[in-house]
Amino acid sequence: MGQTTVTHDSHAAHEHDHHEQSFIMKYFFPTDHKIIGLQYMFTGMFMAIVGGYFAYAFRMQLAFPGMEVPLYGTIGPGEYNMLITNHGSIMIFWVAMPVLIAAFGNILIPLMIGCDDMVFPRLNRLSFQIFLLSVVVLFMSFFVQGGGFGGAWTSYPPLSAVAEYNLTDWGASLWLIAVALEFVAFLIGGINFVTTSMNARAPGMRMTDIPMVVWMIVLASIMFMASVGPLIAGSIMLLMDQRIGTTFFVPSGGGDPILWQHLFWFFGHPEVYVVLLPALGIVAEIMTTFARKKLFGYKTILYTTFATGGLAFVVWAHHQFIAGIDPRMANIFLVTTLLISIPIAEILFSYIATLYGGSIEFRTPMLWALGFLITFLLGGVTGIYLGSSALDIYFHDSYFVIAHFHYTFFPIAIIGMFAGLYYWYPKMFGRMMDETLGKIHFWGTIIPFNGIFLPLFLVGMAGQHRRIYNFQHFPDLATADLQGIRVFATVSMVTMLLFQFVFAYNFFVSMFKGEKALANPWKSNTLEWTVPSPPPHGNFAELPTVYRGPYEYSVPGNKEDYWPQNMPDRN
Ligand code: HEM
Ligand SMILES: [Cu+2]
Repeated sequence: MGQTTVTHDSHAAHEHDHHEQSFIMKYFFPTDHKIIGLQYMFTGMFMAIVGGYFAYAFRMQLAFPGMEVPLYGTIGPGEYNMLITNHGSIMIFWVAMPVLIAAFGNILIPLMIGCDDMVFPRLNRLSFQIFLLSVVVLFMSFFVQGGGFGGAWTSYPPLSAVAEYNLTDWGASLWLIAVALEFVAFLIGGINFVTTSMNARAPGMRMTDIPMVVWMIVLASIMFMASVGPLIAGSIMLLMDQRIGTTFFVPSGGGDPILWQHLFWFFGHPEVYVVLLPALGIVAEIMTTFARKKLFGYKTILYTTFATGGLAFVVWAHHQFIAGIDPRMANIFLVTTLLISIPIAEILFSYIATLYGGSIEFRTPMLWALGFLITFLLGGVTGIYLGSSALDIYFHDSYFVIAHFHYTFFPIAIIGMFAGLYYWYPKMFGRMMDETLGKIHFWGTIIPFNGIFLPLFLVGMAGQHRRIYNFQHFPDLATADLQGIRVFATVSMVTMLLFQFVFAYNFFVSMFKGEKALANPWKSNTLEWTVPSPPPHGNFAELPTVYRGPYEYSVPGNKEDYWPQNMPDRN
């Protein structure tokens, strides 16, 4: 194969140690966890632009129905469905998962637990390659006859199973194959995260010395592995329905479409926690650093997360309250759903208690972390209404649901991503981002975000159904008041998008022009800050020894208000 020749040719040119690799090997066939992490990061960020662009297009259609959308064109009903379907799928499978789990997991885990790389580096590379393939297949699905799949990210049959219904024979199948490939990529990646964190920790690092973000990514990976199996089987069955005429999910052939709903949500609900946990972990690292406080209740948070993880597997049918399930079943799922809000609330209380009495420094990463807590709280609280089966009969599939889950997903995927990026940027790229631009970007995102989704609770309560491309077709919903709200939400959205250019500028320009970053610019305790920024290939010149937990800030008797995990003596 060409690879070997390349390595040999360029090998002679190297003056450095034999770790140095050719450009091609380093970036196209990497095994270094940091490079693979960055590949996941940049792919995820690129997909966020695509998913955001789709949201821009369909929000314009909702505010100004039938208008030619600038930089897009006119949107027909089928195309509207394609846009929302792929917006949702992309944001969850190709943004939240790659950025929060794969990018941060890859970049942070070996550095934070004090080892030189993942235990299975080639498996790691394979994971990204399959992920990239899934992106390619998804893009292919947009260009086949009939266009991209429009049957929603939940892909309910019989619509998704029968080409006469979804009007895009191959669009539906390629979408399904893309999602399945993405699952495979994350199963492979997850094996690495769990095994590395459990087996490759630095000497002295006990289970309870592991930084919270590492724990959270590990637990997320385990939850993903445990929930996705049935859905992979289900996807193959759905693919067979589409391609070879089986009728597993098609009632006209004796199949059961509700079965798919169960398989989907048995995965789909835990999936929410799969992306939530890493974001919670990122926030924990940032909060403790910028409040100079110990994480309040490390073990409580950990055990509570185990409880959440367990409960998350027995709430799925709250998505099916109106699907005709037995009301006695609905009651059980109502109870489990309300129960799961207890551990989640407990985690948030621990976070708030961490802030209490801290000497808080409002640096950019901290603003994002606090923004996460506040917005996610609103998402969580509104979920309690939806979990009550009686209320959900009215709210189901309304914009109240859309507002609710964007108040959870947006903080997770977007705020969590930015929090982590601003915080670890100096480590990843060796330079600082600009604080002022960072703060402008924060306020320019968080205020319009609320401007988009707070009003959507209102239109939802007024009865506005989701997945409708033109509300002029519904006289009750075509009132000037409701249309005014829709325009307000769309204008907020465009405002928010414009502020992302501030981020793009800051992100790319700081890479070359930013102030050079010290090894430990935020004076943090965890091991990634003990190596140079950016860390060299192999990470640690000498593998570290760990003496204490990650959150020893403001410890009485120390001269400094932080106490790195690898420091033998008092600081
Ligand atoms: C950039 C700002 C965003 C805006 C303005 C936005 C807006 C919307 C709207 C209005 C819908 C409903 C469309 C309809 O039903 O007709 C929707 C659907 C959805 N969005 Fe977003 N969204 C944004 C970001 C996100 C993020 C960050 C995520 C997840 C990480 C996400 C996940 C979803 C999902 C899963 C759906 C459901 C798609 C479906 O019905 O199949 N969105 N979005
Ligand atoms: Cu759920």
